[in-house]
Amino acid sequence: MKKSAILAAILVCTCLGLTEGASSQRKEATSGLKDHGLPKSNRDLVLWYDEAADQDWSAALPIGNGRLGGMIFGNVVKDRIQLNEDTLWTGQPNDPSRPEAKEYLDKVRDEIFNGDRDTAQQLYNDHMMGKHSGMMYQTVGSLYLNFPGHDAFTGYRRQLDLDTAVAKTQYSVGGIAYTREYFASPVDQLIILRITADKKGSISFTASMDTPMTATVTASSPNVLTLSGVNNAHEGVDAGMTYECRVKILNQGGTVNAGDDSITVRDADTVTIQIAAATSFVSFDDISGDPAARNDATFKAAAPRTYAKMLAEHTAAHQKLFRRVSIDLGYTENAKATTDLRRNAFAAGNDPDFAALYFQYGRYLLIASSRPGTQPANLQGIWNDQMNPPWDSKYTTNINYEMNYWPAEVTNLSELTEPFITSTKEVAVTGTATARNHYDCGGWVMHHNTDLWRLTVPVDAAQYGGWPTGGGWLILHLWEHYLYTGDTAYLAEVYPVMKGSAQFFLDYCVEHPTYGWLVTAPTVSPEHGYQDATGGAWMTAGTTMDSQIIRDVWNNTCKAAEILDVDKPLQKQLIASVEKLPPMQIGKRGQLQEWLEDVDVADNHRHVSHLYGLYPSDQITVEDTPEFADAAKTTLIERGDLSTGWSLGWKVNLWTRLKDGDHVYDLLKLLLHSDRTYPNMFDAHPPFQIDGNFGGTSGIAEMLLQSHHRMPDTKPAELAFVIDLLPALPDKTWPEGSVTGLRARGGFEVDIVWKDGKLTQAVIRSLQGNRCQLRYGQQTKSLNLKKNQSYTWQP
Ligand code: FUC
Repeated sequence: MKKSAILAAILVCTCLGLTEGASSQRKEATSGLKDHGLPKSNRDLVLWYDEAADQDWSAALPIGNGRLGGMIFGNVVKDRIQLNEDTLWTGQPNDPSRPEAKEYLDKVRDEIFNGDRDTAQQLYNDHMMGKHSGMMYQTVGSLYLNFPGHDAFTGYRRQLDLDTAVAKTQYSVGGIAYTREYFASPVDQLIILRITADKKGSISFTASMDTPMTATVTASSPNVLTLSGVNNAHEGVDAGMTYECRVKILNQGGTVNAGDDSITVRDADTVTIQIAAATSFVSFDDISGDPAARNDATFKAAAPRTYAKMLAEHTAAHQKLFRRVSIDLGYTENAKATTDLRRNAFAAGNDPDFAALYFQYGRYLLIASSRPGTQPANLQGIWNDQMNPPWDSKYTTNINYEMNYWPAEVTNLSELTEPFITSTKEVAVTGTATARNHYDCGGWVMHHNTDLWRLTVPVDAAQYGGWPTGGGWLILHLWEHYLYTGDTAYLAEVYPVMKGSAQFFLDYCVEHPTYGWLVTAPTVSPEHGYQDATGGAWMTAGTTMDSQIIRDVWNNTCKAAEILDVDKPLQKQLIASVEKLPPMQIGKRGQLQEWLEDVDVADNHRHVSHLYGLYPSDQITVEDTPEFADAAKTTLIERGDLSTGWSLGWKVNLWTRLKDGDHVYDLLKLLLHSDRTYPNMFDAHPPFQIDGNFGGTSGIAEMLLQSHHRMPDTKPAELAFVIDLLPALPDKTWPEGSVTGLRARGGFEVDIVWKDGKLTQAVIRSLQGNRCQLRYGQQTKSLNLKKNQSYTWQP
């Protein structure tokens, strides 16, 4: 029996109509989905390989607990675990804002409005850029394990099990089977490695460490290796942090002995290795922590705990999040191949299960790189082996950083947004100084990059960094978290941050001398420009994306104020200001205009910034604004499909909003291909950038469920949404399948089953007691469920 059929059977038994007890039903539905009726080896959520990663970092397998990251190479003779700690960045707390910048603002504006954008951009570059371009995320180093005499091995397999969050390497030498298990525990705050063999006394190896950082490695006791170092200065910001990584080797049987900077284990039965790492980072404005004391405390807490207990609690902590969603897109024989081979087979053949694996891998990566209390996932999540990583492995806020969090709410990982929310509160602090120094504006501003120290100034060059709207995009995430959770205490907590951003744009926007609209100036449409009579500078006024973002900031801040019953005069001001923003416009080729004037050319630029209104925003929908949806489609067709990993990830989501499942599937074929997906399934910009993984994951969710469209008769601040089922299903390619546990705005959990390309059944559990309307194609069903009530729909 196929797993979807089993789910259908279970759901039918729960009787149609309203049912209480959402959580027990969830368990049943989930366990029903888990049983495919296939041999177990075929249905595990596992990345697996018959070769080691060797020297290829992008073939190594990532583990992480949000703070500590490990890349597991699985090499038999010389295994490598490359290590990261999410606060090990260059520099120290600093304010790179330039107080004299504001003196040039009027002049730059005048040049833009007079049509001399080249001069405006030059002035901005010369006088208004931040003092440096942000700090870099770096690496702790690597742990190496050398196993002499293991060259002639057989039966090699390495894997990463997404369901348990445990990586494993297995092989045999001389008739003895060896297993290494690796995981990063959020409970014990350790990376843990266990080496076993099926014959006693067979484990012998030497452990050593290496790092490109400024650090020393010593064997600080017979079974402890300690790497201690300092972070690096960068672009004029001094180093200021110390860090320590400590590796403890616990053997059962055999001996353990220390050299100067290595430890040798001989003839052990079993070995457990525990790895702790910490820096002196406390917060973006405090680096007074003591890494050695932190590691002492970590090991002290771990000392009485057994490996079995650590493993069990790690797995439970992971599964509490991971198992909320299960997905079945269909299964074919192609799914039996190793993970690296499946990448190409996906485009060429039929392996829908690989898309399911990609989806769940995205959820795994978010759990591993962003947990409450950690830093948010950066351009590489938390995994980086380089001293000078691409784009500093910072946070790029003109698409990439936000994309990392697109799957969080819809794939039922809402609490993992905490680092994003906290860091937004923090950039609102540093961004207040930047708003005042650079533009003499109230509120707070952030441009196109941020870093550990909550950088908010314009960086790199005016044509990239001269974009004052990055902070506004973050506000959408704060608001969406409320739409999914309905948590008004949370809303009250983030409201000052929303209001601060709204205030900045009220102060920054000016009336356009020609059109009379309220516009941003200076600004850019992220990383893109146009030629006009005066040249090809990118700096301009009132880009479409800016107006869309600010429309959301002002509207959503106004709704938040209404819900919280505060700031009545501000509410009025925001409503009036929204009316003055430039409308979206359709250009001469039927495209959505990227700029105020119809100057777009049909190029294939990777950024599709003006389509923010279609996704992630809800300003363009096929139902309410079909003419803009058509214009967005024309733009997408002009831009073409193939691009960088994240650009493909964005287009996946955009085409789901246009409800074209077949086109979405074509995009997935490009994204999941070896050109855009490394052997370890990390997204390839190229180079590695994790946003494409997260964009692809949210896109697959949006194929199956969307909830951005508001019910027709709602008040502005009411949480009442249309839950659109299978809005962009490639019905011929994925004719049969199911998904459980997706989340919808307004507080719902949704399970969906389909067969012959058609919805057969959906179960909707209300978590907050809001109204909603179910929609499948042209059919609708309005519901008024109480909290914890469920409804089963068979349209
Ligand atoms: C923006 C993009 C690049 C890259 C970088 C991190 O600059 O245009 O493609 O993703 O961010």
